[in-house]
Amino acid sequence: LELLTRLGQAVERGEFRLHYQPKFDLRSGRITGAEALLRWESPQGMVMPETFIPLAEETGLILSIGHWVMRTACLHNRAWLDAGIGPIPVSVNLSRRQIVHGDIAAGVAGVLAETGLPAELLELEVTESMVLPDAEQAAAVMQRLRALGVRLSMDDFGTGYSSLSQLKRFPVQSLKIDRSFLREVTTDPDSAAIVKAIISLGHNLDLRVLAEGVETAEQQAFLGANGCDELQGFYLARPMPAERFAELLRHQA
Ligand code: G
Ligand code: G
Ligand code: NA
Ligand code: MN
Repeated sequence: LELLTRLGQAVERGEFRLHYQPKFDLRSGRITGAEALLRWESPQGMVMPETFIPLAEETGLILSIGHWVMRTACLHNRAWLDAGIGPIPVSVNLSRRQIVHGDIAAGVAGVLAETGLPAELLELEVTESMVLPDAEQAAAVMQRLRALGVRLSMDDFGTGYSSLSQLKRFPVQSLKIDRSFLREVTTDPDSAAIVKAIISLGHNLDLRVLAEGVETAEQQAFLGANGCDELQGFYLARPMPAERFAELLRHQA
């Protein structure tokens, strides 16, 4: 079958899974949250998001897939709460279409009502490149999401040429430093300067700052020395199946 046809059937066939990658408080080392990452276990084998997310975005399938992701993440988190695990905020990646074409605020409100998950335990990640081309509309949608009580974060920060004034329009509570800056942070003075600048920019705007793509102890030490708040990356934990993440949380009493 053609990839697109199979993708269109993947939700109803139950072929999607969510994996979770923990986020850690830099100082205490405790888990502060997790990012839900979509995996497609197709009959032909595991397909990674780089392959099918762009296709889903082009065709509009991302609206139904994105809804599945949000609902499933809220159901998982609700089940963890009921099992005495957490409370822990879980974040979901939005795509541009969900903000520009979908009624994302209504979708989120519906899922929160259905699952009974406290709104502050759902976080939505947007990127600069997603919100900048439709800044006014995106800011309005984000205000509606904030009014529901969900958290918002700016993902891949530093890659989208936001100015300070543009960043201020978007009601986010945290910045995620793009992992491309982390890669050379201990070897390239320019990358180091950019990461330090993003950390102070975020703190001056009263935002929490998370570094993604942390792969080494040296990177973690640099981030600690420069006041970063949270860490996410393979050095600390890889994305893992929901059951394994729940176990990890359970053991963090
Ligand atoms: O999980 P992985 O690192 O392979 O993700 C690759 C890309 O796919 C990342 O840019 C990530 O943001 C994106 N992605 C993963 N899960 C989702 C999802 O549920 N929705 C959207 N829109 N993007 C996702
Ligand atoms: O675009 P976004 O920031 O949502 O991308 C998330 C993706 O980053 C996930 O697919 C995840 O697998 C990947 N990722 C998470 N930690 C690391 C890391 O330390 N190194 C690399 N190379 N990728 C990572
Ligand atoms: Na993300
Ligand atoms: Mn990112």
